[in-house]
Amino acid sequence: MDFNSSFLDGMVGVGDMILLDALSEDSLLQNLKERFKNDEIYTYIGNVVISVKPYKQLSIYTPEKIEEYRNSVLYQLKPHIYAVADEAYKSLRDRDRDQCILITGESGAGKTEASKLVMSYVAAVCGKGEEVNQVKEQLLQSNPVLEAFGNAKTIRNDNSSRFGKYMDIEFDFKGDPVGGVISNYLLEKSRVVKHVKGERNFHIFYQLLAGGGTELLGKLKLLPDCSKYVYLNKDPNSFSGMNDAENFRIVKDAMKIIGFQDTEVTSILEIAAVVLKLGNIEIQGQFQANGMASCYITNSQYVKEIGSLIGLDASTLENAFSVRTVEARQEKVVTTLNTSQATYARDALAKNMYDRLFSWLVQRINESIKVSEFQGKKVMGVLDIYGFEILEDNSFEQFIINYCNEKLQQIFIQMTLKEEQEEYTREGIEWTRISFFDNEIICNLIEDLGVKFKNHNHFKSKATQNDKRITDNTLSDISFRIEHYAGQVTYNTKGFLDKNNDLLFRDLSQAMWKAKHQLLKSLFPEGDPKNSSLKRPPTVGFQFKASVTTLMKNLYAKNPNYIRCLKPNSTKKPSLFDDQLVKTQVRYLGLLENVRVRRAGYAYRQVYSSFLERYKMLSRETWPRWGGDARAGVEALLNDPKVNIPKEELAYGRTKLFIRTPKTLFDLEELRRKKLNELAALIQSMFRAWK
Ligand code: AOV
Ligand code: MG
Repeated sequence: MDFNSSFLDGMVGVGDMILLDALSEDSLLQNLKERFKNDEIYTYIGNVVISVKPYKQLSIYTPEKIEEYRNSVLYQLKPHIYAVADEAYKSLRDRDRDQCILITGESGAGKTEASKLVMSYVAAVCGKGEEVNQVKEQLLQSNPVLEAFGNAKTIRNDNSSRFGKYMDIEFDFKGDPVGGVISNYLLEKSRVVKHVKGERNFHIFYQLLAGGGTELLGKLKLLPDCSKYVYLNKDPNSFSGMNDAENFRIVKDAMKIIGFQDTEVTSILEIAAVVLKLGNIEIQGQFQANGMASCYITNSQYVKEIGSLIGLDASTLENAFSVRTVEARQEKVVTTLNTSQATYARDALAKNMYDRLFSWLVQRINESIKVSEFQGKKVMGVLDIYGFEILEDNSFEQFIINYCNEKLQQIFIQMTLKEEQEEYTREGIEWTRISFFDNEIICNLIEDLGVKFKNHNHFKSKATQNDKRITDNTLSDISFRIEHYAGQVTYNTKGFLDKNNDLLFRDLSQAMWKAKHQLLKSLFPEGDPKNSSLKRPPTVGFQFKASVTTLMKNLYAKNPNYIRCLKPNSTKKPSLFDDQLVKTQVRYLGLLENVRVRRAGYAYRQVYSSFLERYKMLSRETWPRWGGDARAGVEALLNDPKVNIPKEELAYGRTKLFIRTPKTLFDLEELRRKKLNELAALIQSMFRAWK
């Protein structure tokens, strides 16, 4: 058999890296490059699909393509996300195995697009009918809504996810979707008040101003001009190609389909308007008669507008911006805020308001798509998080984002590499160990820091105790460095503590709770005097770690499917393959090790009984029925000279059969197809003779 020319897809390199003639980093890269230049953007490593983003539209996502993949098995057609989605879906439907789709890659590499391709594929191939179609529509329409509120234009990606998202799609025993649950992870809320030049705030603000129309904007007292709002970028170049007005319409339609009431939509947009107005509140310092610094608001117009939008007395609001009440031993102490404290308080309110609105939106969508517990539920989880980031100035947000990616890499290592090796050991199959970098030590360190971060010295002492990868004495006192799996990142600790503590002065939450605006009020439950004894919530790092731990547990319980996204260049050029850039990603994703493990091992494995069930018609020994033990049946079947599979292609484990290359599986499928056709013809002719 000649493996140099791939049976999978004509002649462009090899479709599965396992079949590479001589395996090395160079040959792997060369293969990706050759395929990329010929618009073959997907390549397998066994059941992992690598995607190299094309920076142009390819005609490989048509309904006809979906049909093709739906009617074939994995490895039969060219590598595609559809093939992986198909395998996951069929395995869920026919073999009752809950699935998860893990999509990784750096910022802008194509994760979110990949997650949508998976969702739309599954939606297209699963059951039909009015009720099912409605569920599908609701699930799909959650994307534009969450992207409007949770994505933003960054230097790396015009539609960058600024939150992590995990969505469980739930199916009934037939494999029809019945609903879902979305979990969101830490929105980058600092973006609400600040972003660097060339980037933007969250899409929704621009969409609202560009597409709201005179009537709505009039009601909200907003001007259709971004330059009027301090929180929005004034850089006109950052708007090109964004289609904000059109997207606003799409988002509104999506909300309707999901089941939002008109009044709810209005409430949401009112809160967005309040956030914009908060940014325009100007605060000036002054000295009181007693010499204490205090401050006042110079443009009370915005305070009034906010007050009337949320049903709150302007003076209550104004007061909440200028003082802070601290309770100590039953006693209330009121201090005046100076300009920087008041500005901090204003921004903290805007960030918290938006962040809580976002979480509320997710919960509201969940309400529409949730299903009550029932027997035999099957689940497919799709994980799409913010990609690994190395910026010029890395702060708490990057620390959190990169930690999340580090954990995902860990789960990839553990599940693919470790599990693979352990399975061979378990099954008693001969196997030579392959060493790979385990990032557990980094994960542990970050977790410890995220939870207990006190100050830089704390970090330094922790770091030296742990690993020299983590610190560097040449750095300034306010920074530290972590050698992440995907590269070295130097973090600036300025603002770390504040962001981790995420303090919102109680005067502000109490003022918000007094508002008549029901939705807004509900976002600030701690403002209710009845709740005044509530303990301060745990730090952001602590909460994030807890939610990532839950997520990891959830993922471990499912059968993983991987999509690993690569970025071919950083300049958004259609056919440019930047060798160095791709090499870095291939290295840190551990792709070469991944191929080695797969090659040293077996591409396909199946428990004996399932294998026998699928292929028993290939041999008279096992067809129509095999009376004995399943393993003996599989041996009898594969030893049949008619089947003719080379011995070195097979290994018999304790519970599973292992097949070395996909080609063999493909041959078996082909034999099966022929046999089924023969059988069908036979039955037909018998039927005709009988008539
Ligand atoms: P990301 O999710 O990995 O980045 P996206 O999925 O948002 O990246 O992809 C970025 C952009 O690349 C998209 O908006 C598309 O324009 C383009 N793109 C991605 N995949 C394809 C494809 N298969 N074909 C054509 N264009 C594509 V981030 O959320 O920033 O980590 O945090
Ligand atoms: Mg994304």
